[in-house]
Amino acid sequence: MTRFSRAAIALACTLTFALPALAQTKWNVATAYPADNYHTENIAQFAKDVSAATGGKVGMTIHANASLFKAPEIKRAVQTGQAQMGEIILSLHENEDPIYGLDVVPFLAASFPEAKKLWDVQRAAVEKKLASQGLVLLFAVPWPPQGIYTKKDVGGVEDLKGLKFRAYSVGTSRIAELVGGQPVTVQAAELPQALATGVVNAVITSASTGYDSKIWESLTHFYDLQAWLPKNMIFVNKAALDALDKPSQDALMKAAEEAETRGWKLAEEKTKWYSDQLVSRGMKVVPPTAALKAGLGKIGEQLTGDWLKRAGPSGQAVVDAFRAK
Ligand code: PCA
Repeated sequence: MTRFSRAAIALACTLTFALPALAQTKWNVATAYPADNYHTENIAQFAKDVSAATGGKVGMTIHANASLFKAPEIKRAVQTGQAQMGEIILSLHENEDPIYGLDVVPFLAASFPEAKKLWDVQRAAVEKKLASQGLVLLFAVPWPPQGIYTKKDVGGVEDLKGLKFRAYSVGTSRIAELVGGQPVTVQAAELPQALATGVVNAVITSASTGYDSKIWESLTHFYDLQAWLPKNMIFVNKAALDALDKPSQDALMKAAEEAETRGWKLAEEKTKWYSDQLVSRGMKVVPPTAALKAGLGKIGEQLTGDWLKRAGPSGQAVVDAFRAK
């Protein structure tokens, strides 16, 4: 053997032994909202932070706007390991457990500080439920306060009768029903098309998703009800997390904590910006009339009662803890 080939073999051996240390984990992250929405940008920053903190050992590919799985399929896909990580709005899964629907109960927690208080008491129950489904919660981030878009003046709930109401969850469909509308469940990625084809002519969502959907092309008014602040949760398949070494797991959980803090700040900061964008596109962005507010307030009370009945004593305990805070 020449000296050169001996050196080459030695080098090959070194590389082989060095390989485990360089081993790369690449996770697919299924998300449901546009790449330039702050939720997705926050997840992208999280991915960068994790990569930096693990010396490039843990990488993530983010699939935005429901491009890998449709919104209602994301959670199941991560449970079954078809994707390692995912993001979805909690309330989409209220049918599995009422705890996922607590943040769409109208007027229960209707500002950023209240929403944060609610999350603080809701979190442990969400973590527990996810754990029973083979998932680990990483972080949760709210949407801006929810309102209603229409193509006409709305003085009171009676003016909402008969509208084809876009909803995004069981809870929001129920609201549409109670105001006398026809609920149509459409996820954000399909909302622009539903608006363009007239499948819906009223929409429950935030200024953020209104902006993302160019809602001014179809509708004219945004009633800024500030009725509730739903959250997106970001979770990981437990087996995928367990497969990482301990320092990587710790780095990931630390980055998740930072992502949650950053996300809440971003959501609050961007709320006014989104609303300004709607106004600058000619939309009428207005607070609800007293009559509309009172009518929806009554519906809110009914829905709070319904939620408590469904959720039983453990749900009551969470709401009591929230009210005592
Ligand atoms: N945007 C998402 C959920 C709530 C929101 O503000 C949507 O409309 O689907």
